[in-house]
Amino acid sequence: MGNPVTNAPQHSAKARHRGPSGLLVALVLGFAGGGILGACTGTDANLERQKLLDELNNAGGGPKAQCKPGAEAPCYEGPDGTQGRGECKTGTHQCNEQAQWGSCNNMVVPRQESCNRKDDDCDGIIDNGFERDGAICFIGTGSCKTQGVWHCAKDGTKAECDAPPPPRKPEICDGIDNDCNGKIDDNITANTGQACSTGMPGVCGPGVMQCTGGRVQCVQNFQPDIEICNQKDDDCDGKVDNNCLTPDEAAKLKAKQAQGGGSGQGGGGGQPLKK
Ligand SMILES: [Ca+2]
Ligand SMILES: [Ca+2]
Ligand SMILES: [Ca+2]
Ligand SMILES: [Ca+2]
Repeated sequence: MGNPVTNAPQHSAKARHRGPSGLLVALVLGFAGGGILGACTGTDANLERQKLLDELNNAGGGPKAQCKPGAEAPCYEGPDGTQGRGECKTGTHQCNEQAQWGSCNNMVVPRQESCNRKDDDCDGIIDNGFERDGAICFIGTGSCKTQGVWHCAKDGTKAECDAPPPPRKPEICDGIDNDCNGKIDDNITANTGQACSTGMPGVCGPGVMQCTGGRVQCVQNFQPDIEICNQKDDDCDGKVDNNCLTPDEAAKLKAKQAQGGGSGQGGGGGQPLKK
């Protein structure tokens, strides 16, 4: 704001003659005099100072006196409740010759929380919003899980888990994700693909060697289904065409079962048709 004194050299008394009022000059000179004399001893001097302050404050216009020139005091401009908390620190300001407090020096107010083991935002919690530095962390799951510790990244923007990468082994058929690609027993080729027999009757007999359930075994090509009159044992009960239906009848029955919620015989191709 337009205080003409602002640009004047700090210790030039002459410049102050251009000031807003002779009162201010008198006040400042009065304080300066008191300082030089090392006053505070004379009650009269104190009274005089107070009188000047009062007059200045009552005069209006110019800035109100805030302090005794040369005085030093603690200061803090951060939000309530943050002073002295975490990294936030009280600063000091000095009263200038215009009886105004100068800027607050060496004060630390809340800053954005960084991952640095410090309470930067002065809310009482260190590194809130980040994983706690030193806490145990894990990467991966199951056999691919490794353990480490959270550390703050050098730039403070995040916490990083230092768990080592999982041990990657060739995938084998064992129900475990050996190569740690997130898929169990994928791309198993050893001892698989050959035609085989499940030992079950009817269409459930023929199969192919596959890795399933953690082991390579003969997996049947067809699940038991509705017995159709086709000279095959579709429901795998060891009897060919027993109580069989025509393909049309079987289709209608399946549709009806599907509408009924898919449960029951033949719906999912899972259960033999009992008679
Ligand atoms: Ca904090
Ligand atoms: Ca922090
Ligand atoms: Ca495996
Ligand atoms: Ca049958």
